[in-house]
Formats: sequence, C-alpha cells, structure tokens
Amino acid sequence: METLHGSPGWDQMWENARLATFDPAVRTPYGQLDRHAIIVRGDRILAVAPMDSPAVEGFCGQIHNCEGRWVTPGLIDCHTHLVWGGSRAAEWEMRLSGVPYAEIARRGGGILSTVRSTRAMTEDELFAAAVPRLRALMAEGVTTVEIKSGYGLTLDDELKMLRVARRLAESFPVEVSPTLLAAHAVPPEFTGRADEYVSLIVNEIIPAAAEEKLAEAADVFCEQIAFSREQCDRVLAAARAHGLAVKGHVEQLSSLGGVTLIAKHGGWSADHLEYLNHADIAVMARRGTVAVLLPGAYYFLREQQKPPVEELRTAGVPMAVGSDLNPGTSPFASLRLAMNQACVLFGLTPEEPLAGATREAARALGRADRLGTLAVAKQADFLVWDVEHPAEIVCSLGTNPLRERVVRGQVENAHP
Ligand code: DI6
Ligand code: FE
Repeated sequence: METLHGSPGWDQMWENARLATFDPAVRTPYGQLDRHAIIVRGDRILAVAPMDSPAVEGFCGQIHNCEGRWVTPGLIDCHTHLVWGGSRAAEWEMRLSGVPYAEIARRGGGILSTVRSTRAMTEDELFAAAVPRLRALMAEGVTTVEIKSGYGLTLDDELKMLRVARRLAESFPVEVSPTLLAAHAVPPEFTGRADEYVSLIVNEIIPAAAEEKLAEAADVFCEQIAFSREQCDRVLAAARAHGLAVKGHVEQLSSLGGVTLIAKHGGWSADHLEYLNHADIAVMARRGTVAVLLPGAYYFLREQQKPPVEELRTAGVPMAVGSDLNPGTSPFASLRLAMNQACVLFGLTPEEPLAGATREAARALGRADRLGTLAVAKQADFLVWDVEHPAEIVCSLGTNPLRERVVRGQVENAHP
C-alpha cells in the first residue's frame, strides 16, 4: 500500500537532528548528540549516526529533514487510571474547603464514587470518555501509556475497563500497558469483609484477566484506607502465579511496608513513595525496583511529605515520573505538567523527569529492552520538538512545541 510517507520497505532517515538519546552509553547530559541522524528500517532504529558518517552520506531511502531540531524518545506515561466514569470536581471543592481525602473516602466518596459512575457505564460510553484524555496525552508526545482498571471492583466491571484499554490500543497509534488494579478499594458490597473481596480477586478476577490476556501486570493500593500488607501479599502472589508482573501504590499516605512487598515479588515499580523510609531505599536499589514519582497527586492532595528524592538519587534507584491521571487525586492529562511538578515540587533536575518519562518509564513497564532511548535496535518511537533546549519541554507549559510524532517508524499526526 502506498502512503504519503513513502513505500513500506524503504528505510527512512531523520537527518540534521540534535538528539536527546537518554542512552546511558552516551555520556553527555540528556545523552545529547549534535548533528546526528536516526536511520529507521520498518519499526526499528537501524543506526544512530553523525551527519558526516558513511551510513548517512550513502543513505538511500526516504529523508526527513529535522533542520537542527531536538529529537527525544517517545514519552511513556507509566502510571495512569485514564478509564473512568463521572466527575469528582464537587469533591475537590469539598477538599479545598478542608475535608481530607481520607475522610471523603470513609464517607463513601473518593474512589467509590467513581466506582458507582464507572459501573453504570457501558464499554462504549467508557471508551468515549477515555478518548479525549488519551488524545491529550498523545498530543504532547506520549507513545506508550499504562492504563489501570480499579474503578469496577467486580469481575465483569474490571474486565470491562480492561477491554476499554485494549480498544484504545487498537484505535490509536499508541502502545498500552494494561494493569489490573482490582485491589484499589474495598467495594461497598464487601464493607467489613475485605478478606473475602481479596479472595474474589485471587480466585476469580486475576485468573480471568490473565486468561483473557487483558492485563500484563497487577497493582495494589497498600494503604490504611485500602488494603493491608497481608492482603496485598495475597493479591501479588496470585498475580505472579498467573504470570502477571506486579507493582504497587505504596507509602503514599503512610508507611505500611508495601515497598518490601513489591521487592519480594520482583515488582516492576513502587509508586508514590512519599513515606518511603531509609531501609526501603536500600531494598529498592538492590532489587532494581523503579521508583515512580507522582507529583500530581502530591500537588492535588496538598501533601506536605515529599518522597526522599535525594536519597533515591544517591542510592542509584531509577526514578520514573507518571501523570497518575485519575478523577480524584491527579485530574490532569498532561505528562509534561507532571514532569514540571517533579522539578518544582520534588527538586528533580529537568533531565531527570525526561529520563523518567522515557528510559526509566520503559523500565517501569518492563520494556527497557525495546523502548525508552534512541539507540540501535530500539523501536522507532520518537518525537521532533520545536524547542531550543530539552528542558523547555518540561519548563514551558501551555503551548505545545511537539512538531512530529513517530511511532513504530510511522509519522503520526502530532495532534491526534
Ligand atoms: N492512589 C491514587 O493517587 C489514586 N489511586 C490510588 O491508589 C487515587 C484514585 C482516586 O482517587 O480515584
Ligand atoms: Fe495511581
């Protein structure tokens, strides 16, 4: 099939680029390489080469001239809850007037109010509600996105959410990493019987999600207002037994030891981490667990306790940054805003959240071998930006400097 962008089978080259490769083998800030080209065959990067190299000078194929622009890997949002029904803006209004998040949750609001709305919607309705959120993420450069369930909390409603995630992946040029978060809240019909709900997750929901290949990982909310360490342990053990990867919302509002649980099960990532303690940092460093920072929730909840970024850095724990896009604690569809917040609120350098939304986010989704850097053999997912410096991607909000979005070697509409 002929396309506007040339015949398939032709190699393509993006030339005259300034690359922010985030490749650890390139020992400059941002993995910067000036006057370089990326040569792509099919959906893979065949070469990353200087403009005066024989590979570039002798190139025969379709040429895209970047005219000196910056090119980064595609952005990866490694933590979102982007499928949901309803709105929690009125609850936000209450929170602003002083009612705490945990108190709203105890009154049946919070996550459970979204559960009511989500259960009441069909798969088609949930899909339609999710599309603008996904489009917003993609428009600012997201090429891979993690999407959690967790607002269904019955077998059918959790699978319904995961089917919406699958449909989004089939409908848009974006890769989706679907995560089962049945252990997000105790559903109202199980009030006072959390262990029985955990049994339902372990015996029915996890096996069904794994069987239908609707999820590749399982997540838990290990928190006083959600599930205990022991309950999370049961969920994660069952997930592993069914071949799912694991991760967790841990140490967000209190320190329950969720991180050691994630490490014990060989988890991809431990997320939030405001109340992470010193011993846990050593465990993460040893196990290579990615610390996923979610400054959006910290900002919207007006938390005071920050994750121990300096200690994570010193210990060499990889840090990723996600949007945590959800209707309650992080209601914005912008990974660039989350990266900005990571700098302003948590003290990251601009390079850190950019690495955290590319290389480290790929690691947090078990995709480090294929995504996250501009390097030979990686998937050709990258972005061409109208910026003078990569920090501008993180710094200058409100305008969108994304010029071109390349996914699996195909030029996609930058503003879908
Ligand atoms: N932690 C969060 O920040 C979100 N879920 C979680 O476990 C909040 C989700 C919500 O409030 O709807
Ligand atoms: Fe979350």
